[in-house]
Amino acid sequence: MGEERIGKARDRRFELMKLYANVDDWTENIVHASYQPDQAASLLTTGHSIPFEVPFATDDVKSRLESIAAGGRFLPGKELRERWLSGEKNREPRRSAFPILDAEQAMLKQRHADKTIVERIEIDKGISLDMAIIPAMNDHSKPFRIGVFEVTNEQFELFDPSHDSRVESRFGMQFGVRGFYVNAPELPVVRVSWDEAADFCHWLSKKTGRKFRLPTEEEWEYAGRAGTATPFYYGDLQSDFSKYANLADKTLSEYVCHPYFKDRRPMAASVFDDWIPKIESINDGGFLSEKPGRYCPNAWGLYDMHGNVAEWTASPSANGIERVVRGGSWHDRPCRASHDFRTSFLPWQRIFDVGFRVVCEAE
Ligand SMILES: [Ca+2]
Repeated sequence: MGEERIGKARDRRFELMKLYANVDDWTENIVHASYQPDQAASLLTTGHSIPFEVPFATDDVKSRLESIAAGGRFLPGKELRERWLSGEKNREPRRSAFPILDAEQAMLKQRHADKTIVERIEIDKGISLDMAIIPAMNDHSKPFRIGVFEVTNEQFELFDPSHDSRVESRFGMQFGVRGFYVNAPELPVVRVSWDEAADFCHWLSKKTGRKFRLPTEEEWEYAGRAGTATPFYYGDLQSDFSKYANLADKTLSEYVCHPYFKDRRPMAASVFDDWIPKIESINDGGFLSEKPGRYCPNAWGLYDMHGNVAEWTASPSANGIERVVRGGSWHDRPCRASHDFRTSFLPWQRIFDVGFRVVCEAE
Protein backbone atom coordinates (compact mmCIF):
# COMPACT_ATOMS: atom_id res chain seq x y z
CA MET A 1 0.00 0.00 0.00
CA GLY A 2 2.61 2.55 1.12
CA GLU A 3 5.11 1.26 -1.42
CA GLU A 4 2.62 1.86 -4.22
CA ARG A 5 2.00 5.44 -3.14
CA ILE A 6 5.54 6.56 -2.46
CA GLY A 7 7.59 4.22 -4.65
CA LYS A 8 7.36 6.25 -7.87
CA ALA A 9 8.11 9.57 -6.17
CA ARG A 10 11.14 8.05 -4.43
CA ASP A 11 12.46 6.51 -7.66
CA ARG A 12 12.09 9.87 -9.40
CA ARG A 13 13.91 11.64 -6.57
CA PHE A 14 16.72 9.12 -6.83
CA GLU A 15 16.98 9.76 -10.58
CA LEU A 16 17.04 13.56 -10.12
CA MET A 17 19.66 13.37 -7.37
CA LYS A 18 21.87 11.34 -9.70
CA LEU A 19 21.35 13.80 -12.51
CA TYR A 20 21.67 17.13 -10.74
CA ALA A 21 23.38 16.55 -7.39
CA ASN A 22 25.89 13.88 -8.45
CA VAL A 23 24.66 11.71 -5.59
CA ASP A 24 24.32 8.15 -6.76
CA ASP A 25 23.71 6.20 -3.61
CA TRP A 26 21.46 6.11 -0.60
CA THR A 27 24.17 5.69 1.97
CA GLU A 28 22.15 7.78 4.35
CA ASN A 29 19.67 4.98 4.77
CA ILE A 30 20.82 3.53 8.04
CA VAL A 31 21.36 -0.20 7.94
CA HIS A 32 22.22 -2.37 10.91
CA ALA A 33 24.67 -5.21 11.24
CA SER A 34 21.84 -7.73 11.43
CA TYR A 35 20.69 -7.00 7.87
CA GLN A 36 21.28 -9.67 5.26
CA PRO A 37 23.70 -8.42 2.57
CA ASP A 38 21.03 -8.44 -0.15
CA GLN A 39 18.66 -6.47 2.08
CA ALA A 40 21.32 -3.87 2.84
CA ALA A 41 22.24 -3.65 -0.84
CA SER A 42 18.61 -3.06 -1.79
CA LEU A 43 18.29 -0.27 0.76
CA LEU A 44 21.50 1.43 -0.32
CA THR A 45 21.26 1.17 -4.06
CA THR A 46 17.56 1.70 -4.65
CA GLY A 47 16.31 3.30 -1.45
CA HIS A 48 13.63 0.60 -1.29
CA SER A 49 12.64 -0.26 2.21
CA ILE A 50 12.82 -3.87 3.27
CA PRO A 51 11.58 -5.95 6.17
CA PHE A 52 14.39 -6.14 8.68
CA GLU A 53 15.50 -7.49 12.00
CA VAL A 54 16.22 -5.08 14.80
CA PRO A 55 19.31 -6.16 16.78
CA PHE A 56 17.83 -5.16 20.13
CA ALA A 57 14.32 -6.39 19.40
CA THR A 58 12.36 -8.32 21.99
CA ASP A 59 9.89 -10.94 20.75
CA ASP A 60 7.12 -8.40 21.17
CA VAL A 61 8.89 -5.86 18.93
CA LYS A 62 9.86 -8.53 16.41
CA SER A 63 6.30 -9.71 15.99
CA ARG A 64 5.17 -6.12 15.43
CA LEU A 65 7.86 -5.58 12.80
CA GLU A 66 6.90 -8.82 11.09
CA SER A 67 3.35 -7.62 10.91
CA ILE A 68 4.45 -4.44 9.05
CA ALA A 69 6.53 -6.53 6.68
CA ALA A 70 3.35 -8.47 5.96
CA GLY A 71 1.59 -5.21 5.11
CA GLY A 72 0.06 -4.50 8.51
CA ARG A 73 0.23 -1.26 10.47
CA PHE A 74 3.02 -0.65 12.94
CA LEU A 75 1.81 -0.06 16.46
CA PRO A 76 4.80 0.58 18.71
CA GLY A 77 3.16 -0.59 21.92
CA LYS A 78 3.79 0.67 25.43
CA GLU A 79 7.03 -1.18 26.08
CA LEU A 80 8.84 -0.03 22.94
CA ARG A 81 7.42 3.47 23.15
CA GLU A 82 8.72 3.87 26.70
CA ARG A 83 12.15 2.53 25.76
CA TRP A 84 12.36 4.89 22.80
CA LEU A 85 11.26 7.89 24.81
CA SER A 86 13.65 7.25 27.67
CA GLY A 87 16.56 6.14 25.49
CA GLU A 88 16.65 3.18 27.89
CA LYS A 89 17.93 0.55 25.49
CA ASN A 90 21.09 2.51 24.87
CA ARG A 91 21.86 3.74 28.32
CA GLU A 92 25.18 2.73 29.82
CA PRO A 93 25.67 2.33 33.55
CA ARG A 94 27.75 5.20 34.89
CA ARG A 95 31.41 4.30 34.97
CA SER A 96 32.26 4.35 38.64
CA ALA A 97 35.96 4.24 37.73
CA PHE A 98 35.86 7.95 36.91
CA PRO A 99 36.85 10.18 39.82
CA ILE A 100 34.14 12.61 40.90
CA LEU A 101 35.35 16.20 41.19
CA ASP A 102 33.82 19.63 41.48
CA ALA A 103 34.59 22.13 38.71
CA GLU A 104 37.38 23.82 40.67
CA GLN A 105 39.13 20.53 41.52
CA ALA A 106 38.71 19.40 37.91
CA MET A 107 40.41 22.55 36.60
CA LEU A 108 43.19 22.21 39.15
CA LYS A 109 43.80 18.62 38.10
CA GLN A 110 43.94 19.77 34.48
CA ARG A 111 46.52 22.46 35.28
CA HIS A 112 48.66 19.86 37.07
CA ALA A 113 48.57 17.59 34.01
CA ASP A 114 50.25 20.19 31.78
CA LYS A 115 50.87 23.89 32.08
CA THR A 116 49.75 24.37 28.46
CA ILE A 117 46.05 23.69 28.84
CA VAL A 118 45.17 24.26 25.18
CA GLU A 119 47.77 23.52 22.53
CA ARG A 120 47.17 24.92 19.06
CA ILE A 121 48.39 22.53 16.36
CA GLU A 122 48.61 24.04 12.88
CA ILE A 123 47.35 21.81 10.07
CA ASP A 124 47.71 24.24 7.21
CA LYS A 125 48.26 27.94 6.76
CA GLY A 126 45.74 29.66 9.03
CA ILE A 127 43.89 26.44 9.89
CA SER A 128 44.61 24.78 13.20
CA LEU A 129 43.21 22.45 15.83
CA ASP A 130 42.92 23.42 19.50
CA MET A 131 43.72 20.44 21.69
CA ALA A 132 42.98 20.52 25.45
CA ILE A 133 44.95 18.50 27.96
CA ILE A 134 42.91 15.88 29.83
CA PRO A 135 44.43 14.55 33.06
CA ALA A 136 45.17 10.81 33.36
CA MET A 137 42.08 8.71 34.07
CA ASN A 138 43.87 6.54 36.67
CA ASP A 139 47.33 5.40 37.77
CA HIS A 140 47.68 3.16 34.74
CA SER A 141 46.93 5.75 32.08
CA LYS A 142 48.57 8.91 30.78
CA PRO A 143 47.18 12.39 30.16
CA PHE A 144 46.03 12.90 26.57
CA ARG A 145 44.79 15.79 24.43
CA ILE A 146 41.33 16.02 22.88
CA GLY A 147 39.84 18.52 20.41
CA VAL A 148 38.29 21.53 22.13
CA PHE A 149 35.84 21.59 19.19
CA GLU A 150 34.36 19.14 16.72
CA VAL A 151 36.29 18.87 13.41
CA THR A 152 34.94 21.41 10.93
CA ASN A 153 34.19 21.20 7.20
CA GLU A 154 37.15 23.49 6.54
CA GLN A 155 39.54 21.23 8.46
CA PHE A 156 38.20 18.03 6.90
CA GLU A 157 38.33 19.43 3.39
CA LEU A 158 42.11 19.84 3.67
CA PHE A 159 42.18 16.03 3.74
CA ASP A 160 39.34 15.38 1.30
CA PRO A 161 38.47 18.39 -0.89
CA SER A 162 35.62 16.44 -2.49
CA HIS A 163 33.77 15.95 0.80
CA ASP A 164 30.38 17.63 1.03
CA SER A 165 28.39 17.72 4.28
CA ARG A 166 25.43 18.65 2.09
CA VAL A 167 22.03 19.87 3.06
CA GLU A 168 19.00 19.06 5.20
CA SER A 169 15.86 18.90 3.10
CA ARG A 170 13.02 21.19 3.98
CA PHE A 171 9.65 19.65 4.62
CA GLY A 172 6.90 20.26 2.12
CA MET A 173 7.11 22.08 -1.20
CA GLN A 174 10.40 23.69 -1.97
CA PHE A 175 10.19 25.66 -5.22
CA GLY A 176 13.83 25.23 -6.08
CA VAL A 177 15.09 25.70 -2.53
CA ARG A 178 17.07 22.57 -1.70
CA GLY A 179 17.01 22.98 2.03
CA PHE A 180 19.29 24.10 4.82
CA TYR A 181 23.00 23.83 4.20
CA VAL A 182 25.35 22.29 6.75
CA ASN A 183 28.47 22.48 4.58
CA ALA A 184 29.71 25.97 5.52
CA PRO A 185 33.46 25.95 6.34
CA GLU A 186 32.98 26.83 10.01
CA LEU A 187 30.32 24.16 10.72
CA PRO A 188 31.20 20.70 12.02
CA VAL A 189 31.78 18.11 9.31
CA VAL A 190 29.01 15.49 8.97
CA ARG A 191 28.13 12.68 6.53
CA VAL A 192 31.62 11.41 7.15
CA SER A 193 31.95 7.67 7.79
CA TRP A 194 33.96 6.15 10.62
CA ASP A 195 36.42 4.83 8.03
CA GLU A 196 36.90 8.33 6.63
CA ALA A 197 37.28 9.85 10.11
CA ALA A 198 39.98 7.25 10.89
CA ASP A 199 41.72 8.03 7.57
CA PHE A 200 41.62 11.74 8.46
CA CYS A 201 43.48 10.91 11.70
CA HIS A 202 46.19 8.98 9.79
CA TRP A 203 46.58 11.86 7.35
CA LEU A 204 46.72 14.37 10.19
CA SER A 205 49.38 12.34 12.02
CA LYS A 206 51.58 12.31 8.91
CA LYS A 207 51.05 15.99 8.29
CA THR A 208 51.77 17.19 11.82
CA GLY A 209 54.14 14.51 13.12
CA ARG A 210 51.83 13.97 16.12
CA LYS A 211 49.85 10.81 16.81
CA PHE A 212 46.17 11.52 16.13
CA ARG A 213 43.27 9.05 16.43
CA LEU A 214 39.62 8.88 17.41
CA PRO A 215 38.91 8.86 21.17
CA THR A 216 37.87 5.57 22.72
CA GLU A 217 34.41 5.58 24.20
CA GLU A 218 35.88 5.68 27.67
CA GLU A 219 38.18 8.64 26.90
CA TRP A 220 35.30 10.50 25.29
CA GLU A 221 33.04 10.07 28.32
CA TYR A 222 35.78 10.84 30.83
CA ALA A 223 36.73 14.04 29.00
CA GLY A 224 33.09 15.07 28.62
CA ARG A 225 32.18 14.52 32.25
CA ALA A 226 35.15 16.56 33.52
CA GLY A 227 34.63 15.00 36.96
CA THR A 228 30.82 15.24 37.07
CA ALA A 229 28.58 12.28 37.89
CA THR A 230 25.33 13.76 36.50
CA PRO A 231 23.92 12.79 33.04
CA PHE A 232 25.19 16.16 31.67
CA TYR A 233 28.12 18.14 32.98
CA TYR A 234 25.62 20.95 33.62
CA GLY A 235 22.88 18.86 35.24
CA ASP A 236 20.28 16.21 34.53
CA LEU A 237 17.69 15.30 31.90
CA GLN A 238 15.34 18.07 33.03
CA SER A 239 17.94 20.87 33.21
CA ASP A 240 17.58 23.93 30.99
CA PHE A 241 20.22 23.24 28.32
CA SER A 242 19.78 26.48 26.37
CA LYS A 243 23.19 27.91 27.38
CA TYR A 244 25.08 24.63 27.27
CA ALA A 245 24.05 22.51 24.32
CA ASN A 246 22.52 22.67 20.88
CA LEU A 247 19.85 19.97 21.12
CA ALA A 248 16.35 19.36 19.70
CA ASP A 249 14.60 22.45 21.05
CA LYS A 250 11.83 24.81 20.03
CA THR A 251 14.03 26.15 17.19
CA LEU A 252 13.51 22.89 15.25
CA SER A 253 9.98 24.08 14.47
CA GLU A 254 11.64 26.41 11.93
CA TYR A 255 11.90 23.41 9.64
CA VAL A 256 8.36 24.29 8.73
CA CYS A 257 8.81 27.55 6.90
CA HIS A 258 7.32 29.43 4.01
CA PRO A 259 8.04 27.64 0.70
CA TYR A 260 8.21 30.86 -1.37
CA PHE A 261 11.23 32.28 0.47
CA LYS A 262 14.80 31.09 0.68
CA ASP A 263 15.24 32.37 4.23
CA ARG A 264 13.42 30.81 7.15
CA ARG A 265 10.04 32.49 7.57
CA PRO A 266 7.95 30.63 10.10
CA MET A 267 4.58 29.32 9.04
CA ALA A 268 1.69 28.05 11.10
CA ALA A 269 2.34 24.32 11.21
CA SER A 270 0.22 21.33 12.04
CA VAL A 271 1.56 18.42 14.08
CA PHE A 272 1.97 16.55 10.81
CA ASP A 273 4.47 19.14 9.53
CA ASP A 274 6.28 19.85 12.77
CA TRP A 275 7.00 16.29 13.78
CA ILE A 276 10.62 16.01 14.94
CA PRO A 277 10.53 15.16 18.66
CA LYS A 278 11.86 18.15 20.61
CA ILE A 279 11.74 19.98 23.93
CA GLU A 280 9.36 22.79 23.07
CA SER A 281 9.74 24.64 26.36
CA ILE A 282 13.43 25.37 25.69
CA ASN A 283 14.98 27.65 23.10
CA ASP A 284 18.71 27.05 22.59
CA GLY A 285 18.80 29.27 19.50
CA GLY A 286 20.60 26.59 17.45
CA PHE A 287 18.58 25.37 14.46
CA LEU A 288 20.76 22.75 12.74
CA SER A 289 24.46 22.41 13.61
CA GLU A 290 26.10 25.62 14.80
CA LYS A 291 29.64 26.94 14.64
CA PRO A 292 31.51 25.14 17.45
CA GLY A 293 32.09 27.32 20.51
CA ARG A 294 28.71 29.02 20.72
CA TYR A 295 27.64 27.29 23.95
CA CYS A 296 29.37 27.07 27.35
CA PRO A 297 32.30 24.63 27.68
CA ASN A 298 32.70 22.02 30.44
CA ALA A 299 35.25 22.41 33.24
CA TRP A 300 38.03 21.13 30.97
CA GLY A 301 37.18 23.65 28.27
CA LEU A 302 35.50 21.29 25.80
CA TYR A 303 32.61 22.59 23.71
CA ASP A 304 29.59 20.71 22.34
CA MET A 305 30.23 17.39 24.09
CA HIS A 306 26.43 17.25 24.21
CA GLY A 307 24.56 18.03 21.01
CA ASN A 308 25.55 20.04 17.91
CA VAL A 309 26.74 16.93 16.03
CA ALA A 310 27.06 13.41 17.44
CA GLU A 311 30.60 12.01 17.47
CA TRP A 312 32.22 8.78 16.30
CA THR A 313 34.43 7.04 18.82
CA ALA A 314 37.11 4.43 18.12
CA SER A 315 35.20 1.76 20.09
CA PRO A 316 33.26 -1.12 18.54
CA SER A 317 29.68 -1.83 19.61
CA ALA A 318 28.71 -4.97 21.50
CA ASN A 319 28.35 -6.97 18.26
CA GLY A 320 31.89 -5.95 17.28
CA ILE A 321 30.79 -4.74 13.84
CA GLU A 322 29.39 -1.25 14.38
CA ARG A 323 31.23 1.72 15.89
CA VAL A 324 29.94 3.64 18.87
CA VAL A 325 28.63 7.20 18.51
CA ARG A 326 28.25 9.48 21.53
CA GLY A 327 26.88 12.86 22.56
CA GLY A 328 23.73 13.31 20.47
CA SER A 329 23.10 16.15 18.02
CA TRP A 330 20.88 19.13 17.18
CA HIS A 331 18.33 16.47 16.16
CA ASP A 332 18.25 14.74 19.58
CA ARG A 333 16.42 15.43 22.81
CA PRO A 334 18.42 15.32 26.06
CA CYS A 335 17.58 11.63 26.62
CA ARG A 336 19.74 10.80 23.57
CA ALA A 337 22.59 13.21 24.33
CA SER A 338 23.67 12.50 27.90
CA HIS A 339 27.12 11.24 28.94
CA ASP A 340 25.76 7.71 29.32
CA PHE A 341 23.83 7.40 26.07
CA ARG A 342 25.33 5.49 23.19
CA THR A 343 24.30 4.42 19.75
CA SER A 344 26.24 2.80 16.93
CA PHE A 345 26.44 2.60 13.15
CA LEU A 346 28.33 0.55 10.59
CA PRO A 347 31.80 1.99 9.91
CA TRP A 348 31.11 2.89 6.27
CA GLN A 349 27.84 4.69 6.91
CA ARG A 350 27.67 8.46 6.44
CA ILE A 351 25.14 9.84 8.90
CA PHE A 352 23.51 13.25 8.52
CA ASP A 353 24.23 14.37 12.09
CA VAL A 354 27.39 12.43 12.97
CA GLY A 355 30.85 14.01 12.88
CA PHE A 356 33.82 13.55 15.22
CA ARG A 357 36.58 15.09 17.28
CA VAL A 358 40.14 13.80 17.54
CA VAL A 359 42.58 12.97 20.33
CA CYS A 360 46.35 13.08 20.25
CA GLU A 361 49.00 11.97 22.66
CA ALA A 362 50.32 14.65 24.99
CA GLU A 363 53.99 15.53 24.44
CA1 LIG B 1 18.90 23.32 18.85
